[in-house]
Amino acid sequence: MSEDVEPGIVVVGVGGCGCNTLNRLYEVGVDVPTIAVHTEAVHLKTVKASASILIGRTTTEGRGSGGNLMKGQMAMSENVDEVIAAMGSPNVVIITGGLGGGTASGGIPRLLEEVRARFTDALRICLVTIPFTFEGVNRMENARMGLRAIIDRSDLTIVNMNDLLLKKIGDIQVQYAFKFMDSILVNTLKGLIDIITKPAVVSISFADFHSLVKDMNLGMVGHGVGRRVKEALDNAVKNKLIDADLETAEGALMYITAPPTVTLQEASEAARTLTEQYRIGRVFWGLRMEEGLERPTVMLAASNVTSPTITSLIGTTEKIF
Ligand SMILES: Nc1nc2c(ncn2[C@@H]2O[C@H](COP(=O)(O)OP(=O)(O)OP(=O)(O)O)[C@@H](O)[C@H]2O)c(=O)[nH]1
Ligand SMILES: [Mg+2]
Repeated sequence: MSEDVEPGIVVVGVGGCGCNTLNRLYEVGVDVPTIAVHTEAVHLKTVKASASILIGRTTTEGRGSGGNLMKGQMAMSENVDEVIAAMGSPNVVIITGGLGGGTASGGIPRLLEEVRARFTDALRICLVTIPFTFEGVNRMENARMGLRAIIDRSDLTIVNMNDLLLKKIGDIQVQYAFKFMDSILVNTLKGLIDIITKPAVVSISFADFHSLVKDMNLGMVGHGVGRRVKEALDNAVKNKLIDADLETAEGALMYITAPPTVTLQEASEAARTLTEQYRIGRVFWGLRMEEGLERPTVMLAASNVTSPTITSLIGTTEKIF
């Protein structure tokens, strides 16, 4: 990719949760192509995306995979060429979905294989959720198998755990918990897209971004708002939805969106805590000013973190093959 060409990003939402996330992304408004991929025809019709692709017409007859991971995988195989064709020629492929059902847990790994084969140089980033424990052992088993295969086939896999969300916000109705998670997923997608596409006072170059994501394994993201940048960063660390200590990260990226009154010193001092307090080897930070914003916000992303829960779920978060 030559220096002065903007990297091409495409966002793919797979399955029910992935498609709902694309709808939310549409409401927020982003300027990148989105592709909705689902086995459920009725649901897919409600999704606002640049392209919508029903997968597995033979395998699932447009009715969903019914929590069957093998069906999800076969459905993706049936139409994977269509999905790939809709992507154009991307430099970054972001795939999102909720693990636990069959479509995303079985379909995303299959899609990743194809993306890896067709777009060898493109970054593969996955953003997935782990189901609530109360959803049952079958869903957790699908999530376990899906996550294992996804980590192996993607560059960076950012994981949010539904259980931790409930722990943080307390006992609320499941539908609201999902909505809450939806907004976190959308903020993360929007943040990643902004970092790559929007001009900033202090920008994170694509080369920096690439080095933080390429060939990594487990990733985490947190969002925070505060009176000062440092407070926003502290809140971002607190708000992560994975039981991973930031100290275990190999690299981190802090993306600040702030009112024009913010100073470079304030921003750089906050970034320094990542190196000094959390002892992270590679840290990149970016700063974008936004008129009308009242308080600074921070998106913190870290790569190669260690999570006891995820490790006990899938064995190792290193790539197995
Ligand atoms: N945040 C959020 N999570 C959801 C939503 N819908 C489902 N989930 C979560 O995602 C997991 C997978 O559900 P679906 O997305 O429906 O699964 P699927 O990939 O469509 O697979 P099948 O329905 O089995 O074909 C569930 O176990 C929930 O934990 C949603 O709208 N928002
Ligand atoms: Mg579904």
